[in-house]
Amino acid sequence: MKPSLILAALLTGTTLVHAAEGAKAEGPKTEQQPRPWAERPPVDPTLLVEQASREPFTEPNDLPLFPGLPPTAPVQRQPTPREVPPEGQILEGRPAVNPTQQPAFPGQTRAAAVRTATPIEERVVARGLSHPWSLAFLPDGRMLVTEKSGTLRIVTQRGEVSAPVGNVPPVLFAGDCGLLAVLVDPDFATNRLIYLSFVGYRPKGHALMVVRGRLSDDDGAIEGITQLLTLPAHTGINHYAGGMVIGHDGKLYLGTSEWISDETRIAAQLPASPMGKILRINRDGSIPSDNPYVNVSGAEPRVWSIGHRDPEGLTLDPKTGGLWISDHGPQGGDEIDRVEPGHNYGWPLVAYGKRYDGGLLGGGRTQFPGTEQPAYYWDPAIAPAGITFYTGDRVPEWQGNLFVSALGGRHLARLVMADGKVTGEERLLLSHNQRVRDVKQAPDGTLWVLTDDADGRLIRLAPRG
Ligand SMILES: [Ca+2]
Repeated sequence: MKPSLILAALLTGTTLVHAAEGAKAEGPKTEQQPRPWAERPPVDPTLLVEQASREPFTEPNDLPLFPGLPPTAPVQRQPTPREVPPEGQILEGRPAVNPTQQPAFPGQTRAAAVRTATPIEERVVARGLSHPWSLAFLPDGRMLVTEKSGTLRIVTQRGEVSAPVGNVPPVLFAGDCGLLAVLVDPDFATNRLIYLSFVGYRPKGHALMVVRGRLSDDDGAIEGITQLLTLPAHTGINHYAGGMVIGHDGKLYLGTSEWISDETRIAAQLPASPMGKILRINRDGSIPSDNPYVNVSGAEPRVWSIGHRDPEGLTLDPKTGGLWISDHGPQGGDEIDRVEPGHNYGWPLVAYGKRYDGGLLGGGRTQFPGTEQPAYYWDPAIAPAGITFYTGDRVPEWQGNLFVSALGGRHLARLVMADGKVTGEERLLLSHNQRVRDVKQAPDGTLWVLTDDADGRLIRLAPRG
């Protein structure tokens, strides 16, 4: 089925249930029946960005938090092995969570181990950051660093950490909520504009928001903050995505999530909903006239692509300028996607792995017409967050490689790429045993990493000596 036909079916709200039932009927037999998510009506997934964005900022509220759906069985997370197999052998030696599933093409998972030949120094430049979430380089080489607990700081490459930058809006710090991504405007040298994504307080709960403001001349505060985008409010604390990037086209791309509940998950498939999507807006918050759904009746005009679960990492292909994302999958279904406008990345119709309660999604189905396959997936999961392609000349053997932060995996994954496919994988920073949250390349070709911890670290990777 063509994506446009799927879209039409989804907009009418009828065929989706049939698709899910078909998936169940044809999927592998299992003792655990999938949850009847498809049979339940979604909880108003067509909540509109327009309406939410008109509401003013609000102070922290004391509404009770809904902690999300706890797994009904203890999750058996397998720790990442600290020893690495010889080069050429398959890197991942642990059993798959869902061994009945097969990759759609060779090399889609379990790539061969590779090893960086250049001796690399992993230098901890700063410590004591409060769950840092993302970093962005300023033109002078300093970094803006968000702390998930709600502060923005400026850090020098020598490790000097500033006091909190003033005027950051209040954020909810719980679960996946907090101060998330920071971006520097391409014209920062003249306009000093920066962008923040965060989970802010709303009159009825809290919501993923994007604001823009000007970094004051003395770097001490953000001035003239304006809302660019606000998602519908909710009271859950899990799955808010929030990854951002500014494309070569000058547009701002944002990953959004689906709140991880059975009732709301299906919103990822609905073009009318901003949830479970990559959204694309102009840098002043307006809607680009060439967005794929901009002229589709009933669709959210900011939607760029659909069918995502929890995309926290967005980056650009250095050769094509194309968008790549990391997406937290279910247990054994973390993935990397090359995102094309208007395409459907499958969640929750198809998924690798299993639910965290052990059940199957879509009957265990991994392929469905009109949905795109991930470029790569991990089973067992690594919990991928920030990603970046390496383009520097400090480590020539890294050029064109995709670096992937691994929270649960507690390492930095290095993917060797060829023609959009993964041909080799390496695990870096294993000795630090830290949840790796973000990775960015400095203008000088060094690689910089944040770890997610109450004593969060900023680590610099560069050739030794
Ligand atoms: Ca997918």
